[in-house]
Amino acid sequence: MKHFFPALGPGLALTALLVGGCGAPATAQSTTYNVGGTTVSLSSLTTGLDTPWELLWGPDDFLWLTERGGRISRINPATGQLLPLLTLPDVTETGESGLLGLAVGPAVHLAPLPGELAVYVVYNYTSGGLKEKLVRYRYTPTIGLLSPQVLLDNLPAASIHSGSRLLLLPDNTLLMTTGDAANTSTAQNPTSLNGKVLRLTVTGTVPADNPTPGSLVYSLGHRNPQGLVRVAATGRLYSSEHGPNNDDEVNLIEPGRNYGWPTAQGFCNLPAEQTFCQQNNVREPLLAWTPTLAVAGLSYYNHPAIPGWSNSLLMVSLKAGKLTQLPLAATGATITGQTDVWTGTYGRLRAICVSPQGRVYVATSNRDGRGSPTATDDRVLVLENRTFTATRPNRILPAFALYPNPASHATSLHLPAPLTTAARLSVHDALGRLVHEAPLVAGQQRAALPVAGWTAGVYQVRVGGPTQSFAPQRLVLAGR
Ligand SMILES: [Ca+2]
Ligand SMILES: [Ca+2]
Repeated sequence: MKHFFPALGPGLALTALLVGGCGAPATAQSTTYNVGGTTVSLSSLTTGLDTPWELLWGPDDFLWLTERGGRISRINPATGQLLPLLTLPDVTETGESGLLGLAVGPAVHLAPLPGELAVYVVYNYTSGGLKEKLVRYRYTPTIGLLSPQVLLDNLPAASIHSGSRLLLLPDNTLLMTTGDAANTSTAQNPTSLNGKVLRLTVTGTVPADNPTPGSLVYSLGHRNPQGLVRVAATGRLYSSEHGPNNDDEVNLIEPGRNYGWPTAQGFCNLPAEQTFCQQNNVREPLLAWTPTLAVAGLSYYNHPAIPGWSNSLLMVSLKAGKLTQLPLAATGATITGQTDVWTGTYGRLRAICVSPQGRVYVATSNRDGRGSPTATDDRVLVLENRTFTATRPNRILPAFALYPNPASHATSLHLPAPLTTAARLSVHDALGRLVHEAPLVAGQQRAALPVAGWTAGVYQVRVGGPTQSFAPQRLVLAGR
């Protein structure tokens, strides 16, 4: 695989110094919600923002944030302090468009700088009309964002229906949702990149195992999907999607499937929809809402801090201003209910993420031109079970053993004691690519690693769960 990174240089000039600012520590003022007997406290983490669009938990254990006008920032989750990194100079903010999606992941090239991460952003710009592009930056804690590289550009765009949620997958490919850009005919056109979920490599090329060879299209028939999340335990992908005046949707995204827009809206319930759905491999939504909520960010919760939200999607909405819990069946194939945690209390809500400590972060969108901002808007809100976090910190456990190590044809994992909860085993190669992932069950103490097909080299083996993790171990695989 070819990896091209421009030399350090122009990016340095664009990179702002870390600036303290409008962030303020979470105050004592909080509101509480009862979630199945658990007291969940809500407070403001960061205030004074302008139209956040994406909010995620980064590999550096900081929150990462985009604001639609073009600013990319980190937020210290302990204090709420906003640390601006860069304001992109060529963003066009108009209507619903501007700087939108963000993903942060490992640097996958051969010689990363200390602490280096790869940062992907998608935004609208002007070049013979409004367009959209996907750009990758390098990030280091000392330099900031540098060396932008365009992965995909010149996508047709409009002031509405820009999609643009990004998601990095464990195989280091990238999913990107695109809207129909106010041209409904694009969604069913397999040669158009609008109205799709796209899948790209981290260098912007077509992965060899995409559903259609040579095409970035992973699924089609979308109107304006703005939520996207993967559940690690099942590998399933879920997306929320804005409908027109009817049928907002949550979809289970499967490769090569058609999601119906514009002919089928919501379920395939009308006669014309039934014919179209049968002929076009249409995947009906898991849920649909009429009247619409304006569904936006989508996340997944499965942490013992708030047991009442176990194995649930958490979704925020703009027009309805709801935080909604959507519990999943154990298989993840269906949604088994829906509960609104609140409706309208904090105005329009765009983005949501969950931290490894089981806290939930929500970003408001009250300065997007359609809201009624208060003096402190826009804000990042945090929801937490303060009792749980005070008494059950994440425990780092003693090391496990790999035997034999170095290995050639077989090796196995030996834990110091049987697991007290379910955990996951993961193995990454020297480039940070996931090569193996498997669930471990409570009571398990040993597991074999299927090393027979792996190339010789050094691997990192990790075992971890929601409340405990082991120190990672290095595995050396000798040539055979
Ligand atoms: Ca649909
Ligand atoms: Ca319908």
